Amino acid sequence: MRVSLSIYFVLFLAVAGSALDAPKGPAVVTFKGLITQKNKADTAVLDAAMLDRLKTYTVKTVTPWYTGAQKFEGPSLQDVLKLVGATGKTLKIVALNDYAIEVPLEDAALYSPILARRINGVALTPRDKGPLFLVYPYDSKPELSTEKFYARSAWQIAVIEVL
Ligand SMILES: Nc1nc2c(c(=O)[nH]1)N[C@H]1C(S)=C(S)[C@@H](COP(=O)(O)O)O[C@H]1N2
Ligand SMILES: [Mo]
Repeated sequence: MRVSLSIYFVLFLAVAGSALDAPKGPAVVTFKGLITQKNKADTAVLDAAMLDRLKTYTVKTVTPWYTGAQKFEGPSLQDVLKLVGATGKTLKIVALNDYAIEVPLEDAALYSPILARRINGVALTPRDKGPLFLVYPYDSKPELSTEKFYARSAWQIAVIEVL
């Protein structure tokens, strides 16, 4: 009895440890560093389908980059961090244009930013800040409409390292 229970426990761990699907399409974003869910060597590669399976959130907000409020849609940063099992304190976000910025992990819970995939219903392409754009609800709290959070609002996100 003791032996068979141990076997089931080991099987459970094996399944739980490989819960992240392998990407079937091209990578949209790659997570590195302090993550527990991996699907390609030491990284978690997420494709469009994996991101689209998460709940979509809408953030309608004024930003420094567009005239008037715009509607952004995408998964919450919180849900994406949960998917990859992020355990660190800081996100080092690196964009396609090599822009890099460190964002405290706690921003995800404190401010509910999203990894925007669409603007006004249209997919964000690398030409216009896609495929992923970290958008905060700047209107919702005075501290968010500041240079500190604008700088954290990386667009064309390609790699996120959890530190
Ligand atoms: N990918 C990417 N995201 C970025 C930047 C950038 O150069 N590349 N600039 C950041 C900084 S420093 C700020 S303040 C805001 C606004 O940049 P902008 O004023 O050049 O539009 O976007 C942030 N996101
Ligand atoms: Mo900036």
